[in-house]
Amino acid sequence: MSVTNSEIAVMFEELADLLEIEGANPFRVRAYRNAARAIADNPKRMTDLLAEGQDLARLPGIGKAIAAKIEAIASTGTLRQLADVKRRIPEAMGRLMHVRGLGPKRVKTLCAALQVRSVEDLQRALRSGRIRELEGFGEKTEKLIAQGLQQVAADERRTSWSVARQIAEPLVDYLRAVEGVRHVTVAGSYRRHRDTVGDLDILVASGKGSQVVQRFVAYEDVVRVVAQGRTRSSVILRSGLQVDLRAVPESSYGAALLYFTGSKAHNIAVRKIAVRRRLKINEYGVFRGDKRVAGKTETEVYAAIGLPFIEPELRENRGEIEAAEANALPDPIQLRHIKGDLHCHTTASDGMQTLGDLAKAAQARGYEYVAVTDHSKRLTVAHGLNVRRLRRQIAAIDRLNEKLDGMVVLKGAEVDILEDGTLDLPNDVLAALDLTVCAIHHRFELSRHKQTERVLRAMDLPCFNVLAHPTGRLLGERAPYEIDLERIMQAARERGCFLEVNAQPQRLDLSDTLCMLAKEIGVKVAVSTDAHRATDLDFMELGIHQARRGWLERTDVINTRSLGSLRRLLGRH
Ligand code: DGT
Ligand code: CA
Ligand code: CA
Repeated sequence: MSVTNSEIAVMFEELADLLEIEGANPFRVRAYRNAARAIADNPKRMTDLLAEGQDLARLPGIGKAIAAKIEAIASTGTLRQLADVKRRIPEAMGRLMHVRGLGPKRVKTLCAALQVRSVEDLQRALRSGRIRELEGFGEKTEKLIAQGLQQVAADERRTSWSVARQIAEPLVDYLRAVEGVRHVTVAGSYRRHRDTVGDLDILVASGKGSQVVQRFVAYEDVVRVVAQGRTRSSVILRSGLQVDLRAVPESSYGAALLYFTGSKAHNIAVRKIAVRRRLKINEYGVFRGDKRVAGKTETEVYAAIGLPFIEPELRENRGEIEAAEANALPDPIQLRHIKGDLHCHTTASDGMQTLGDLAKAAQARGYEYVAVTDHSKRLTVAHGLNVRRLRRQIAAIDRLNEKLDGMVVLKGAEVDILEDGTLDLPNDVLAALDLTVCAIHHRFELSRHKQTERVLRAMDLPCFNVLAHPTGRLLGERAPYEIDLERIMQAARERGCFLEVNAQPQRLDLSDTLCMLAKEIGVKVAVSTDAHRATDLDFMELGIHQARRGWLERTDVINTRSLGSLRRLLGRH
């Protein structure tokens, strides 16, 4: 058994958290965080690369020192530096600092003043009312902490979709190789492309269900068999993720797929339609009396109850059944509609790719354009650009564009929205850019009213194009900040601004339901990867998943436009 990438990444993430609370050098903390991301995102297992004798230090985002630490983890299963810092600071503190309203400094205060050492201690301190009495805390912070704690508890039981994919794909390959297996599909929330999954639900078509079950429980990553029957089983994998497996004959595969894809709410609505037509529907098929009238494919099953095929991403009972009945289903955007990426970093700020690498990677995937949007100066830990350095980058992009054939690098910046609603760089330099993505990176704790006004004021500036990661949420880590997105979306539409669907796996921000709100209000979005290395351009798929779940179509997304049409949309100034 070998350590997975996500397990290694978690160790570096924890190390970064605890060091940050200790007040360690922010650049060092950042290096560990970058390494954690680079490892988690790498499609190949670190342990496999080591076994092949590869030098990990050559991977982007990983230097010599970190490569040595990964090697140590691979051989011992532990990271000494992490064990050391845990002797100085209790482990739970790392989790606490991600609770909204806390952060490293406040966690340190809680430790020192109230001897808070764990989430349970924090809950006790909240109940005792002592937190609001602490210097610089107050009742409002206390409320935020209480809400944040609930969020942490709820999130901790779920796994992000992209981590789930790393776990699901090798298991699916393994099951496909079992004798007699015809199809294998990961159904459930995974197939509906929810941003996180509670567990995996795997459906197998095979005439020999018991053989499939036997092979399934023998999979090397299984640590516990929760249930085992003739055609079904549930296990826990080493990652802690539960997997439910069902084997069905091919003749029922479509009906079973529909049932186990869910959502539960969608299934219930589908069943109502069937009942109305005097049919019975279950995981074995659609029946009129005792006669099975459909079951082999989903399309056939939907058709039997008078509905067109409904894309899995839409199956949340959020109006898709009514739309299907009225023949008014959306035609959700697809990855192949995307003509470019509008949010990317290079080595000029905190990216791992040079300008040239980024252009090459974007060209390799057939993009018509790619925007360079390095950070602005306030974000010093990300080595943000000041006016002088941004001007230099603009000149470098002009030179690069002269050499490029068939693709254009757009000049952009990810500009901090300051607390007073001004932007972190002056208008004259921003006016020289093709676009800006504007973002909140500090003062997350402002009141809903102040946060909203802050963004509205920034949007009044003629150089504001796209509001990046509009809620600031980090899945399982940081709740969205308080902000009135409905007002912001309306204002954006009126001003010709756009909102981003940030496709980073831990952001997915806008979320699916906020994409729906954007559609309802009529503001367009940019689906962007926020790439820090060339392989991050692959995150586009994750952003598209959420856009599809939010019913967005090709015309709702600005980076499906050709360059000329995009430029017209961005030309506010
Ligand atoms: P998750 O795992 O929390 O991310 O969400 P799901 O949707 O994967 O839910 P899960 O794993 O509990 O069940 C998988 C599918 O099985 C679910 O999407 C629909 C179906 N299902 C489960 N329980 C019920 C039920 O009580 N009634 C109906 N109609 N379908 C159900
Ligand atoms: Ca599930
Ligand atoms: Ca399940």
